[in-house]
Amino acid sequence: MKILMTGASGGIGTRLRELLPPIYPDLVLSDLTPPPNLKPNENFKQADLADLAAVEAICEGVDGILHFGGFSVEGPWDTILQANIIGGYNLFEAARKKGVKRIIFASSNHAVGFYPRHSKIPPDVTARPDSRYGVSKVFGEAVGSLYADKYGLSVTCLRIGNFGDRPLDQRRLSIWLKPEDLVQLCQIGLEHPAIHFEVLYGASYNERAWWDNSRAYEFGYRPVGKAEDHREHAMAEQARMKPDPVGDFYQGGAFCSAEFAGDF
Ligand code: 15L
Repeated sequence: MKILMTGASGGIGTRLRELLPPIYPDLVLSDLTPPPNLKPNENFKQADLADLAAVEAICEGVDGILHFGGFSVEGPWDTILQANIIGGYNLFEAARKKGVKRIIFASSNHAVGFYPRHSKIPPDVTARPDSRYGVSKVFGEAVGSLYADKYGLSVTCLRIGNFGDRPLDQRRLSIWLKPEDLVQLCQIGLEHPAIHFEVLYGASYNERAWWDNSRAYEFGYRPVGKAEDHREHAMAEQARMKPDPVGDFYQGGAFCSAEFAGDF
């Protein structure tokens, strides 16, 4: 399979550039700017997601897309609009025009960040975004659903928790995603024959999980990361943080408390 990975210069993309080639040797990398440490054997194609013609060009001959591109945190509306709303739409539209069969869309826990931590949610809940960024992820999931139902693409939206080598604090003990586990989820999205449109949680085996990820397990997902193995480190980091009553109540953490002016 020829796989296109957008966001190749970002945090997730940088790590997956190491982990994907043994599984998908025909890998095309794309981003606004090339990764600083691009190797001679890597295939990089520059593209601005807000430019539909450029996105169509990078989709040429591709079988599946891992879409990690776009703006990955909260930001001003125009930034989110260009990178995630227009950029997200362009990605699906370019894929349709170029006959790409499968898309893995990097959604985020911030699409549902205003669910309280005491609730355990499955993928098919009403969206409760915690930021303009979260709204853009809900939009991306909706475009994915449309393109699956109307145009027959196979679409997997991964509501990614926090990607990294270990959970960074108490909140991340519930939402941590080990890089190798993200690779498993990408493989499911790219290859599982039964996927039409799915929303799965991008989380490892976390005992404190706020998400019911049984659907991913039905597709064969067997995460190897165990957040509690890193409990001591995460709790020590937590102890250095200031209390955040709103952020500590909701799943989205500081994305919820930022600009918060509601009743609490
Ligand atoms: C995300 O969606 C962001 O991309 C990442 O930078 C983290 O903030 C993560 O969520 C998180 O919630 O920890």
